[in-house]
Amino acid sequence: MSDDAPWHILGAGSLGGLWAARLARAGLPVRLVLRDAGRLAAYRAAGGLTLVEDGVATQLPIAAETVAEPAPIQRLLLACKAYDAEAAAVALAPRLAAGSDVLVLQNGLGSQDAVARRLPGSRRVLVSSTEGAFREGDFRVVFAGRGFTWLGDPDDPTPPGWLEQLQRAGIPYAWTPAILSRLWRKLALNCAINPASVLHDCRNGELADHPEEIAGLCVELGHLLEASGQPAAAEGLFDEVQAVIRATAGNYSSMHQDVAHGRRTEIAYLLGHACAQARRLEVPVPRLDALEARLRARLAARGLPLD
Ligand code: NAD
Ligand code: KPL
Repeated sequence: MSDDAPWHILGAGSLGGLWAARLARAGLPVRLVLRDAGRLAAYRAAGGLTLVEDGVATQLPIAAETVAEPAPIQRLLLACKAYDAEAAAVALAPRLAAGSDVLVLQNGLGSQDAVARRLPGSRRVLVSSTEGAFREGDFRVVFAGRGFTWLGDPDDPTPPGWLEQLQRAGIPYAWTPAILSRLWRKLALNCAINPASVLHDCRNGELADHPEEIAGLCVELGHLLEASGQPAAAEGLFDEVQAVIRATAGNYSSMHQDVAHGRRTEIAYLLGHACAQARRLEVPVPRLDALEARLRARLAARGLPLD
């Protein structure tokens, strides 16, 4: 597969826009893949994608096309929400060239396997990122938090030739054989913090007032990680959760923000995935089960989807 192939990016949202802008700025070929002709017309009317970084807005006239465009895709960054990933993969399946690379940039777990099942002829690269971005408007993305991105392929440790393009684009990254451990660890952090922040309706820092509750969740998450073959992801979990709570004390978690804005959450790929995995492996997790039931009740009461 040619390393000069364009980057097709589906999901011209927060992280997809952040990647697209930095790759394009570095002179690399990028094509945004938009849902339909209406979105393409709106994008063209906007004049391109705007990235706001350190308070400075730069508009980039990145090429765009719809999902229905027939041209084959050799490298795809799938940067939509976890609950949209499988449908996006189905829509793009006819366009993916044999041996193409598909980078799956979703929080949580579950959606990556669903994508791989839909795209058996492509290499799936798992991505986990601590970068932060949000949409300030249509096709306008704010780079809100510097972070780091890990990439890896549990089935093949060979790094792809295009990796150095990320360096050229200024995207801090590492290729790691332990990508599953990274994804599980992030899932565990999210399970320990995000649902409790929704149920207590609080900023992350206020969770320090509930140490027994958070410690109890971490114990069960640790057992689940070990039973799932991810003992490294269980090490020092409660300590890191406490450190994240301190470091992000003034912030609302992403799930809290979703609920507060009436947006669908990624519950099925975070706490829902953890509880389903525990049932499959017959690991007792009564605190996590109770947390999931309370969270689902809260989402239902707000009229939000439970999946
Ligand atoms: P987002 O909602 O800002 O962007 C997703 C985009 O995908 C939207 O523009 C949506 O319209 C588009 N999309 C969905 N289905 C599509 C389809 N079939 N065809 C074309 N476009 C489609 O989401 P985001 O915040 O960038 O999050 C993406 C993933 O990254 C999530 O799993 C999220 O949890 C994770 N993540 C986000 C951040 C962040 O700071 N935003 C940080 C770390 C991880
Ligand atoms: O990733 C997070 C989120 O809000 O989704 C943190 C800050 C780690 C809290 O779980």
